[in-house]
Amino acid sequence: MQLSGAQAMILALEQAGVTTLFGYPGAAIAPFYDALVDSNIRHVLTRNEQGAAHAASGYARARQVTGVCVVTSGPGATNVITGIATAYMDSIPLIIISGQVTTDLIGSDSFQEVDITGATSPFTKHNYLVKSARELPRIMKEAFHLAATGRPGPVLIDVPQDIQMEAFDYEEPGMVHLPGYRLVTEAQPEQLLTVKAQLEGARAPIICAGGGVLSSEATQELLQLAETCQIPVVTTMMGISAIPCDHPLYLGTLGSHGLFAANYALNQADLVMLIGARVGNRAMGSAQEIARRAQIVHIDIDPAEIGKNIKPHTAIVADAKSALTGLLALVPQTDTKEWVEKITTIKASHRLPDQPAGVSTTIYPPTLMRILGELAGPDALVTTEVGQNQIWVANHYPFCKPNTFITSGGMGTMGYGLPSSLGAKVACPERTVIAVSGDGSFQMSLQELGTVKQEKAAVKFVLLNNSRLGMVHEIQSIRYKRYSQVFLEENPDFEKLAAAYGLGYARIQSNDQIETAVRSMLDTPGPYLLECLVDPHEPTLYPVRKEEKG
Ligand SMILES: Cc1ncc(C[n+]2csc(CCOP(=O)(O)OP(=O)(O)O)c2C)c(N)n1
Ligand SMILES: [Mg+2]
Repeated sequence: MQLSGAQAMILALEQAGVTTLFGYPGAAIAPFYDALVDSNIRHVLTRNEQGAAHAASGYARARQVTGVCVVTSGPGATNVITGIATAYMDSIPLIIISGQVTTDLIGSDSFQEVDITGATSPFTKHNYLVKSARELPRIMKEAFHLAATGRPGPVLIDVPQDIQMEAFDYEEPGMVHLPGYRLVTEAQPEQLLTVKAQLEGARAPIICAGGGVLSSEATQELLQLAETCQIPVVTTMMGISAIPCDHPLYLGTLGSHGLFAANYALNQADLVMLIGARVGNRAMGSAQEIARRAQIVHIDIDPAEIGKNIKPHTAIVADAKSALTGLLALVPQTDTKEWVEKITTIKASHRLPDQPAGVSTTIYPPTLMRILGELAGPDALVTTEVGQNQIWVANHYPFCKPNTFITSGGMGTMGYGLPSSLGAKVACPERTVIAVSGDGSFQMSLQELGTVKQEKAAVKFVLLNNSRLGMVHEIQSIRYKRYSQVFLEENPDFEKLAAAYGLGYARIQSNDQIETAVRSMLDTPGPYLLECLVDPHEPTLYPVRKEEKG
């Protein structure tokens, strides 16, 4: 049969099981958009291309599928760059289809021409500039394979306008054949035997679980290993929700803004088992120092991660699920009783300061997070922006089920939370989706409230308004003792803004208002904005309350 390039792209999307696209049209991608009219694929029109990439990422994470976004050439393509880099850093499977100027104009600085494959090659898993419509079926199939297999990531396909229009005799693409792309997913038996011996020799082991545990769906195996071998677990920001937050062996998130017990355990451990974690500097600080004190086992699907930031004693290139399953089968016999007792005492004795007594004039974020979690229930999906809001959620929201936390970990991209919550709600309309925001970040993707309105996406926005770029304000107050460009005192009237976009709205400023307000937000159908006034001096780095007994 004869198809145009655009029709072949749509057929490939349908064959890959894609039901929803996020995007923004323009001349260079017009043939694709015209062909889309004849398809049942839903298209969500965002208000900026960056929003399309973030929404596709939220969709991918909520549904555990590959997200797809479509943009035009030039400014459409450059607008999507932050979204691509954000997905790359957090290993999110995305396909980005960009329109390109016609092939005869490429290289002539023609109208809306940009070298997007050149620009994105450092932060795409792979990208393509399509030279003939005939290549499209194969390229589309390869792109989906690359995005989702091994370590997931974004793949960009740049398609010149004339290639989208070119008619050709369509042939089903064959099996994906990529000789240079070798996937190692199984751990070697002798490597697992080494880890078993290391675990049995250790007296103070910990497991550090990263996002790879979630993407390989290894949370059950993680729990089983922790419980049967009695190993305390810490997570990176991307690993949050890999283990229920109330599990007695869970110590919290690592890092400069993580919890005391988690960092303490990392520094005292004699064996650190890194699983699906890339040892980022924000999570692990000085990784080499840790490696000097403890044996390091590093399990990761991406060989490029092994030895990059920490030199492991045992390296296993494998899928986290298969490695954990293999290890469990060897039934390691461990002796960690004293260590677990010590760590449990440390965890119990380092508490947050209590919520201020009486009627407060601002909201205490840890209390807000606890109540939100209790009332929204374990299945709710929670997105964050970046800043103090992200840290309060990471440390205090009670995540109980896997893949319920959607945040920008590696890039720390402000403006991610709002559009990713939209994508999550489109992916899972039956689930409660809460988008916790800071007033600065919220305004970076504010225009996507238009998409929320158009899609009738009932996202519950919880806006922590401290009239500040709070995280930077906190850093400046600690490190520089004076402030520079962190004041947002001329914020818009968020009540009027909510009305303009058809959102329900309430504002609270006292802790005794939280419960009623959250209930009412969750009970009100449709999207909702709950503005919570937060003290600009409220810290994320709380002085921990020590209750050490002897
Ligand atoms: C796109 C982008 N620009 C700048 C930063 C640097 N940055 C990190 S946190 C932060 C402040 C965030 O303010 P807000 O969204 O109000 O959150 P808060 O810390 O007040 O909760 C800034 C500017 C960033 N992470 N991302
Ligand atoms: Mg703020």
